[in-house]
Amino acid sequence: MTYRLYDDMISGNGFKVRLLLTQLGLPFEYIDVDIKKGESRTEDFLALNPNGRIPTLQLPDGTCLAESGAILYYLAQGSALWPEDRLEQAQTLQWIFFEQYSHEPYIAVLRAWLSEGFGGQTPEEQAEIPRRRAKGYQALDVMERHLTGRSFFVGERYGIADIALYAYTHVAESGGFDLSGYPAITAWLARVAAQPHYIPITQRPVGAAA
Ligand SMILES: N[C@@H](CCC(=O)N[C@@H](CS)C(=O)NCC(=O)O)C(=O)O
Repeated sequence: MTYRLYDDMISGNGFKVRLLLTQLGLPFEYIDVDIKKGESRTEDFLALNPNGRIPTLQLPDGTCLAESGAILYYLAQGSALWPEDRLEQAQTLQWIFFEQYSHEPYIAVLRAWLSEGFGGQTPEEQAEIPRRRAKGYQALDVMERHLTGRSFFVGERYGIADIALYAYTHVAESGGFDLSGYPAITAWLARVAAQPHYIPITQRPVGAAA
């Protein structure tokens, strides 16, 4: 058995894993889980990930791993996309945790609500939009400040911190965010997209079985 990725093509969290598997040249089976139809909440899926979410990666020995940041960490070990230096390792985790707490809940969620037809319809969600918009811009401000004068997030080398933050930043405009005032982020997005074996978020990974 090879790696098996449970994912939905609309997911930026899934894109992080698709992109890394592809860039590392690791063969994997791609399993579509239609989250809009609730397929990540079935009893069969909950047996794989009790949290009922994609991406979920099944390892060759059958063990399942959830949470995009944890999956990136697991897969990148021993590759050029995971730093050897202890401080740079911690800095990589710092940015992965930042993405999950201060970025994804705002930028990814507004994209899902405004462009992907996934949530966002209830009065409570509608009332939440301005707050999430402000918090999303705060996250972009943090990134812009850090990237000014730097090429990548950690150690001046492309790594999994970049993948974690790229996934939803490069589609932030579909969540209603204007990136025109963020020149350092814009230049970094282009550097990430120019990395070897890059795939767009809309592209089914080549070599992954359907
Ligand atoms: N913190 C998780 C978030 C995973 C997540 O929210 N996945 C969404 C798609 S992006 C999902 O599976 N939603 C379906 C559901 O909640 O039923 C990660 O980084 O992997």
